[in-house]
Amino acid sequence: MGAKLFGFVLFCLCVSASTSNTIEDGFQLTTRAFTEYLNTGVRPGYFSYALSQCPLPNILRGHTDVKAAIGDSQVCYLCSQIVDLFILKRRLGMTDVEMAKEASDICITLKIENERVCDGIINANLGIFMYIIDNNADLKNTSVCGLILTNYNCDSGNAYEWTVEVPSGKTVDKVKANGTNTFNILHISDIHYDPLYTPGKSSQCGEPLCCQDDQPDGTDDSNTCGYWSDYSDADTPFHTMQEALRESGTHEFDYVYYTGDFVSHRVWSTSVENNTRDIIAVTDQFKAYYNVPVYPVLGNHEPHPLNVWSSDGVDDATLSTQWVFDLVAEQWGEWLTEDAKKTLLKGGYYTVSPRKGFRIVALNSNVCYTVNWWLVNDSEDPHDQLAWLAEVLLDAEKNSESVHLLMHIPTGSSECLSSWSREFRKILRRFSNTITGHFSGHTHRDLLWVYYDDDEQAVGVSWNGASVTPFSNSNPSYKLYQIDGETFDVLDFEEWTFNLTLANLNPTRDVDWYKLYSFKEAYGVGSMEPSEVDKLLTRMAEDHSLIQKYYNYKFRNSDVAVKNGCNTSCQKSLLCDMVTTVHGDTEKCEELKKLYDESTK
Ligand SMILES: *[C@@H]1O[C@H](CO)[C@@H](O)[C@H](O)[C@H]1NC(C)=O
Ligand SMILES: *[C@@H]1O[C@H](CO)[C@@H](O)[C@H](O)[C@H]1NC(C)=O
Ligand SMILES: *[C@@H]1O[C@H](CO)[C@@H](O)[C@H](O)[C@H]1NC(C)=O
Ligand SMILES: *[C@@H]1O[C@H](CO)[C@@H](O)[C@H](O)[C@H]1NC(C)=O
Ligand SMILES: *[C@@H]1O[C@H](CO)[C@@H](O)[C@H](O)[C@H]1NC(C)=O
Ligand SMILES: CC(=O)N[C@H]1CO[C@H](CO)[C@@H](O)[C@@H]1O
Ligand SMILES: [Zn+2]
Ligand SMILES: [Zn+2]
Repeated sequence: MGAKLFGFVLFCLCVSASTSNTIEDGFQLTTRAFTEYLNTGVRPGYFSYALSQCPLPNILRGHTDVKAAIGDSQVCYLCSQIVDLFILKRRLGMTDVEMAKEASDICITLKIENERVCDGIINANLGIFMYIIDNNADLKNTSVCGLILTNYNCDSGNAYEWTVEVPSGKTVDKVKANGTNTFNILHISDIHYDPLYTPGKSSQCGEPLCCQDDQPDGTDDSNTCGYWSDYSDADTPFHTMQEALRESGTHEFDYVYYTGDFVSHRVWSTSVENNTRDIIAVTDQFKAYYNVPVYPVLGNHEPHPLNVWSSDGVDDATLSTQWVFDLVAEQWGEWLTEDAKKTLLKGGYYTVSPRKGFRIVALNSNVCYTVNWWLVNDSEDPHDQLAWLAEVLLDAEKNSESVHLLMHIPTGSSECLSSWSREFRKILRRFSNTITGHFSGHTHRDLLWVYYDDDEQAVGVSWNGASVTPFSNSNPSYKLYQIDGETFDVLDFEEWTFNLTLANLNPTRDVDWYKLYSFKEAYGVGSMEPSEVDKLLTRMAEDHSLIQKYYNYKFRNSDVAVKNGCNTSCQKSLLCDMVTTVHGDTEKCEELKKLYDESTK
């Protein structure tokens, strides 16, 4: 009764508070509703109303206006309440089914997603949450919020602090590439093969992935999924995957790098069976179209549910993700050695040396993803991967080998655990001249990162492979690198793409692939050395037409991106992202922003 009255008063306050502050009001009301629920164990009468007014979906999707309107500490506080509520309810004996119902109600009322998406994601993840609550007697809300809301700087109570041993000594002297015996490597990434892709469906479906066979039809050209795929949230149909592999296969190259994400974004209805089927389908197409070795890495979409990689020692068969490692060790077997299969089975990473003096190290960087809930259970160098990386690089250094690193999730964003990024960068700095190539995926964008050492010298460049999937707003693409045959340095690359709008207009005509650009020519650099790329970033900060060019290439000149354009704040964040390789380390970013502001070109 009292609660209802309280709710009514708040309701009136909220409505009369005018439109200027509704984001904040809805948020405050939700916080109050959870406080009351947590304190009394009963949902107050205005609970649903409060949650329906809450901008949490926008917060979760990183909308900057919401981040500005609501302080970080308030977001962290709401998170801690929700987490405490679930821990408390579980400790009081709530069953899995009841917990799922509770989570589903909150997810739907908060409008995080619709009912079937909320339920699908909750049902897939519930077992892990319950395992973690049940097996960690002193689980704290800070461990959860400090991890998943890294972006809001929530206090993690030092739950994620650890280091790995980095071998002493200095990197070897750099051998200058002179361009002898060059060869090519094809870099293809993020296919996200979608067996349910259906042309003619609505591209404005309101779910995380559109153009699905069980979604409504489009009503006109502007919202109808095209034949080859769509700029909206859509993935890659089988025939588009085949077209990309066929066409990329017409170039000459000695190896293929695939930097992860085989499975589609239908995140609410994954299963071990279907993921297995789709990973095999894509791998089979690699075997059909490429007659050279393919070196794949795992993406965050491969496990079921997506993103999660169970801690070592989790033997519950319904929760363990060991099946992913078992599957790819078998599927990728023909490209790997027995030793490579052993580490692949242990943690999803491996190394091979395809020719004398040259080594490829494929990592499973997905374990750093901050929505990998298992980090709450154990975050310290999962599967001992970084310790292994340091050892492999030390051996390579001793044997005068050059190394290419492959990984799905790049370091630097708030989505990759800071400890993992920082320790990875320490290793990278120590072996900077042994590592002559560094390639990543996951972003679906044509991007690069420059790694710096302590005294601000550029020591490495990571090249992102962009994506075959347009998800979202991009033209499908791949890259072809030219590699020095003695030092294995990257000498240049070309990026190839096609205009998705045009291709969809004439689905019966051949797809018109074209070379979008080659790096050295487009940016006028003398080489791809870290020091040269560093100088390029300075030029980009001074000459804004260069950063505009980088923006267009980022989306491979897609119509949507070109139309939206990139304003001042967009250009500055592009510059910053390129030099941020550990979340929160913004020194170089600030320097570039200052330079940008001082120039007017
Ligand atoms: C969250 O955890 C912190 C630290 O353990 C604790 O002080 C606080 O009471 C907890 N609950 C909320 C809602 O903040
Ligand atoms: C290039 O450098 C290698 C040593 O790294 C050397 O053996 C070779 O002769 C050089 N080639 C040219 C054309 O200078
Ligand atoms: C697996 O795929 C089949 C066929 O595409 C589909 O009917 C089924 O619903 C999928 N399973 C799940 C759990 O989504
Ligand atoms: C892509 O094709 C469409 C349709 O022909 C055209 O309007 C558009 O300008 C093209 N985009 C680019 C970047 O060339
Ligand atoms: C720049 O563009 C972004 C996204 O398109 C928009 O949210 C922002 O308000 C724009 N900023 C300025 C200063 O125009
Ligand atoms: C910190 C912690 O509780 N880690 C646990 C994670 O899960 C494994 C496997 O069940 C346990 O052995 C750890 O104790
Ligand atoms: Zn992806
Ligand atoms: Zn990914």
